Amino acid sequence: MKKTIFSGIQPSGTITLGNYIGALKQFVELQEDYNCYFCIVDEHAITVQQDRLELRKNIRSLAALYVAVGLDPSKATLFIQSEVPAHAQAGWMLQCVAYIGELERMTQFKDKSAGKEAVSAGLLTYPPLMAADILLYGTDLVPVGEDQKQHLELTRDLAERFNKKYNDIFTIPEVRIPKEGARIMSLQEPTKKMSKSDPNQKSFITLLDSPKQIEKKIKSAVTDSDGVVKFDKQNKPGVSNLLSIYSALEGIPVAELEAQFEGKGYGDFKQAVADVVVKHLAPVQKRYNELIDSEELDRILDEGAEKARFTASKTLKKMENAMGLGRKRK
Ligand code: ATP
Ligand code: LTN
Repeated sequence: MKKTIFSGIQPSGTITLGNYIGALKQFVELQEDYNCYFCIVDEHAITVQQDRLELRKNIRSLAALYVAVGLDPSKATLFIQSEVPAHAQAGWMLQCVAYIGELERMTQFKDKSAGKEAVSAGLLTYPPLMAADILLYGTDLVPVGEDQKQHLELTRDLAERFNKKYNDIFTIPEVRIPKEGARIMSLQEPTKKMSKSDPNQKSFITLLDSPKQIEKKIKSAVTDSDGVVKFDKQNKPGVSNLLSIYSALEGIPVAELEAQFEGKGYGDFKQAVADVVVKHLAPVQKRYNELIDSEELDRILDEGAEKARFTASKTLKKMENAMGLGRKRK
């Protein structure tokens, strides 16, 4: 039997080149060999305040991008988290298994709450919901970018704790992080990860940016003054980031790119990176425009939600029985 994959992306803005290289690109490769669930995790997005119309737009847009980058609904189940109530239900049960101390240690929580006066409780209890997403489907493998590694470790801990305390029902999932491009950095502050919710628009490239915008953003990417195209994360984080982007998109090893750009200036190099990004995004944007207002997209999401509900409700019942909630059901 095929192994199962689950992953999710938050509809908290238009997804970036970082999300594409770190997550989506792997999804497309993996759908051939695994039983895949790819989710639009809108319940995670509301851990910080969202404008309701903007959120609606971002959910649909992310769904269209899933399909536009090459996810095939006949191979992978594509769905919206809030349309499968088992996620919130199982998330609550796993909150009761998680300890406050371990949630407070999550770096994403620390980063997102730092310096804020009002921090939602959801921001703290987000990892048990993520664990629920994953565990409901008997997931074997979770493809994510490097920043999610800690959440995956917690998911494994929660699953093991539940199995031990209640009943042995969960598969313990493994994480899968890409070799190249697991952490694409901000174009403006290359020591920080590229993030779709960064207030500085110049720091990220979205999958829907126009060729002109892409060129402009890459040309104004922060580099250094020594003018040599070489990978050195410590001393040349900006140039290294652009090399990682090029390498991940084209599948060319960084060492080969260094040789190719030997003796060339940053101007030529940045132009080449921009050309590669534009080339990769053009077909995605074309397909996106066909899908975004189509009934086809609604059909894909309806069918995805139905399939997901079927599988998730079976695990939810097992969880309720294991914990003794409600009346015993088969
Ligand atoms: P937000 O800014 O709203 O926190 P985000 O851009 O960090 O969002 P997520 O929705 O949290 O994106 O992440 C979706 C997927 O993309 C995850 O698998 C995550 O690991 C991956 N990812 C996010 N940012 C990067 C990045 N800069 N490089 C590589 N992968 C990334
Ligand atoms: N926490 C992730 C998004 C996410 C996810 C998941 C990823 C929610 N549920 C399940 C993989 C599996 C993030 O912030 N990138």
